[in-house]
Amino acid sequence: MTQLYYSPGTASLAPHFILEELALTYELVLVDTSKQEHQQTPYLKLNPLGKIPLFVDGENSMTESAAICLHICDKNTRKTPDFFHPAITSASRAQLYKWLLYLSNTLQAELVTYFYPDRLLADPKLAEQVKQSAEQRVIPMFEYIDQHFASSGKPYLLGDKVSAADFFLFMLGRWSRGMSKPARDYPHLGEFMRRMFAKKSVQTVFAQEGIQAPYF
Ligand SMILES: N[C@@H](CCC(=O)N[C@@H](CS)C(=O)NCC(=O)O)C(=O)O
Repeated sequence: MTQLYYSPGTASLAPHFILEELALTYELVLVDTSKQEHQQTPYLKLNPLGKIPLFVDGENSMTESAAICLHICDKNTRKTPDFFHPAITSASRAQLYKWLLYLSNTLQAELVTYFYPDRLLADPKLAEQVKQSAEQRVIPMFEYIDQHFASSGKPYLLGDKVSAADFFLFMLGRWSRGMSKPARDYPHLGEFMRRMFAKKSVQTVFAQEGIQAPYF
C-alpha cells in the first residue's frame, strides 16, 4: 500500500486531495510538526530534506508535492472519467505541466516567503516587511490566474474537467486566506475556490486532517 506522510493543511494537501478524488487505497502517516517530528531522526531517515510531504510507493520514495500529484495521476487515472489527466504529448498535457510548474515555482515559492520571512533574514526585525512584500507579489499571480478563468470561461484550469493542477491551485489559494486579498476575493478564482471546496474529496480530506473553518 502507498503511504502519504502529511501534516494538516501543508503541501501534503494536494496529493491527499487527489488520492481521495481517485478513490485510492492509501495510508496516511501524520508527521507532527508541533513536536518537530519532521526534524527528527526517524523521519529524516526517510526524507533527509525534513520537509512534508513524503510519498512512499513500494520501492519508490519521493518528495515534492507537484511531482507526487503527477506520479499518482500517471499511475491511476485510466479508469476515472470525471478526472482529467491528459495524455503525454497532448496540448492539454503541456498545459498541465505549465500550470503545475508555474504554481509550484512561482506562487508556492512566494507563499513560502510569506509564511517564513524570517528564514530569509539575519535581522528578524524586517520579517513583517518581507511578509508584506511577498503578499504584494502574490496579487499579480492571482490576477493572472483569475484572468485565465475569465478568458477561458471554463470551470477548471484545463477546461471542463478537474485535474491535478486544480487541486494544487486550491491548496495554494487556501494558504492565502489570511491575506488582505485572498484567492476567494477574486471574481473567477473565488468561484473556482468555492467549486473546489464543494467537492466530496476535499470535504473528506479536511475532515481526515482535522482542518476547520475558515477553510479558504
Ligand atoms: N517543494 C516542496 C516544499 C515542501 C515544504 O516546504 N513543506 C513544508 C510544509 S508546507 C514543510 O515541510 N515545512 C517545514 C519546515 O520547513 O520546517 C514541496 O512542494 O513538496
